[in-house]
Amino acid sequence: STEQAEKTILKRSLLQEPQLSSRLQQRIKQVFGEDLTALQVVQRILESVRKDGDSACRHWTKAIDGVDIGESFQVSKERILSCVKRIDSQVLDSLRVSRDRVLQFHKKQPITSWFTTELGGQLGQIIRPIEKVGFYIPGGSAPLPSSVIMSVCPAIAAGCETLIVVSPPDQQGSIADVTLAACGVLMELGIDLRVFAIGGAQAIGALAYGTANIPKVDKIVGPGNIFVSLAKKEVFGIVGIDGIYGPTEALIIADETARSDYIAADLLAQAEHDEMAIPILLTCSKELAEKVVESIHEQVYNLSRSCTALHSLQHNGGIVVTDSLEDCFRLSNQFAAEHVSLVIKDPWESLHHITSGGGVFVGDASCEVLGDYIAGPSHVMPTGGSARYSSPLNVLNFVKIISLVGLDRHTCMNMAKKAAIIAKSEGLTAHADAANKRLE
Ligand code: HSO
Ligand code: ZN
Repeated sequence: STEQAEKTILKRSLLQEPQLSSRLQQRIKQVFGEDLTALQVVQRILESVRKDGDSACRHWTKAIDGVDIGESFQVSKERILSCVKRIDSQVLDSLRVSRDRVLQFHKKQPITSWFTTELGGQLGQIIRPIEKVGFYIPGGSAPLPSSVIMSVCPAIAAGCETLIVVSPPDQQGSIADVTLAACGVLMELGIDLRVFAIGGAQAIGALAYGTANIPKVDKIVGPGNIFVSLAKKEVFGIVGIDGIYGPTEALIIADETARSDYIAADLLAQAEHDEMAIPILLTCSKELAEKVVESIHEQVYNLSRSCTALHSLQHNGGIVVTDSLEDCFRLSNQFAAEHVSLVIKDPWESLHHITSGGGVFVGDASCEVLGDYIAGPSHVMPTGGSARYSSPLNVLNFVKIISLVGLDRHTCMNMAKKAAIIAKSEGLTAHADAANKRLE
């Protein structure tokens, strides 16, 4: 019901650090010899990477993932190019189309320097790209070539010079061919992109502090597991970060005009990501809700990850039948989901009701899965309710605004006295003197 849904949403915004599974707790005890919280684990790893650089990266990757990453865990250009050559030609073609569309979308984003003479002289803002950026590409449960494209393209559009991709190594100490092919497809643009097979908190530490192998970056972006997220929080200040990401969320607002098999498919698509994924349908049509449940049962058992999808649908997602579409919009805005889909009659007319959400997908031709892979905007979007105050990954994440002050002499003389007065009111006499000197 609407009331139950409201209570659940309220609780979610009060959630603290998530509980680690008992399997993970056991693993932590094995590796560290004592019970530690996820944050303590991350702090230990970061401290050791800060002190010992690459050897700490090797140590933790061996201890935690059981993988030997060798001396240099940089993936060679030859290996990346060979993945581009070897990969299925349809996959390669689709990745290139995705790259081009995502780049084109972000190049449209209006972020410009501007100047005004209205305040006396030249004032304004100048835009400069962030020089070095690190991208965390998760690799745990599935290779994610799409995340390479979706994370790096906005930075290319912004003009960032040095792009460092890190991704957890597989058992051979390398990265999945298809993920490397996506890196190769970006390198075809002639950019400086380097790839390192390292994941977890140690990868975040390496990017933040720099090691002999891995250059220190100015900002780290991209989603990751709980350890990666906590590590990003810890190194914030030493480097910039884009945000903290949790499990994916798909919230669909649908009415009686929606096709139940489409809705079911779209919920299942995001449900298969992760047991913790949050697939939600808000609808004022009980009939549609029932048909969607039926359709989910028809579809789910054919999926390769049916267990994961069922778990997330049963435990974290759900269907809310409301009295009105207005209730759907209100709940959706309170929830502030990563993805909000409008599958209703005249969706464009209702767009103004949506006040929070990472991305809004209008009508059933704009299904989220197209957004995941190829539509244009980055699929890295705010989760966990953070869409109330933050935005999807975009060009602004990769530039800095520098304020420009170029006063003319006349304005300087006119304003110095007032500046000195404010300075005196603050008791800062050196400030007052520096302003008054201009009047002499
Ligand atoms: N839905 C995910 C992105 C993704 N889907 C990658 C498939 N691959 C979070 O937006
Ligand atoms: Zn997805």
